[in-house]
Amino acid sequence: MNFEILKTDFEDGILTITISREKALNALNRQTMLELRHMFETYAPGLEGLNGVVITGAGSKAFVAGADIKEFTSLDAETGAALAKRGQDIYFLIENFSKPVIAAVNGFALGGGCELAMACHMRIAGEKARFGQPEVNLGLIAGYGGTQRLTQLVGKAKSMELNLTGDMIKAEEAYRIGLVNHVVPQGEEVAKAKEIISKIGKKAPLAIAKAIECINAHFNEGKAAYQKEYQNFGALIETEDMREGVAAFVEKRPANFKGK
Ligand code: DAK
Repeated sequence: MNFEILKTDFEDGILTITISREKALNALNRQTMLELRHMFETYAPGLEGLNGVVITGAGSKAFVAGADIKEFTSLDAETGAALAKRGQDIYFLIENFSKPVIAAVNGFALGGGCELAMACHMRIAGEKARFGQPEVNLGLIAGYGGTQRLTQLVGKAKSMELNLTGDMIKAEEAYRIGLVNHVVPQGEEVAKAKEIISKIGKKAPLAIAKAIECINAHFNEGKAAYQKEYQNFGALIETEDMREGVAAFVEKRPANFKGK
């Protein structure tokens, strides 16, 4: 598949994906969603030496201003539900990706855009970033996981407030309530995301993948996730990287992890 809307750059083990529909504030139309699926199902998993992924929006105004509202007409209940499920499945690919995926939020992250940022493992906001779930203004609710992930990230009270009022919040408020990991000067979001991925890239890749799996399991499997944690812990104990990590500590040298 050729990417028309997603622009990619792969450097130093970091894949940077820029959603490029600047004139529509990077709104997610069908083509963008197809490309996102291909990106996380096929393209990114096939990249040799990948340490992590950064997702950002083109231009200085928007990360993603939502699903493309102009495509909403002529949907019935069945196709609407099917399209929402398709979007959710794409976001699950991102959430369950075995390498860290970080949203570099450079502007408006609304509706499906806020949901995309929340499907990523972390969020870095520029000072001008704005977050919101304004679907109620359109007679809708969030359809790509926004009622669930916002609740997971910021708790029930704030999730209720944001999902029911459709209010937009500023980057500092998003940081205060735990929606974003860091707020940085405008334009430095991608650099900060890359800095974090570079740090993670020095750790044992199998351990990183298992940690992501266990943290996600908390929300999907409840208490059974503890079982996943001790099983994954056991699996990691037998890896070459674990032996290397321990040996490096004892020998007072940096570890050289191989993902084995
Ligand atoms: N979709 C399509 N075009 C959009 C857009 C969007 N979400 N957001 C902005 N644009 C377009 C505008 O129409 C305008 O295009 P032209 O008129 O120049 O052709 C251009 O981007 C620039 O926007 P503005 O002129 O409005 O720029 P402003 O600075 O004045 O305002 C804004 C920026 C972000 C406050 C404003 O654009 C805005 O309120 N945008 C809409 C935000 C929003 O409500 N987003 C949608 C959230 S609901 C579903 C699954 C999921 C969803 C829905 C259905 N199914 C499976 C059926 C999810 C829905 C959502 O995401």
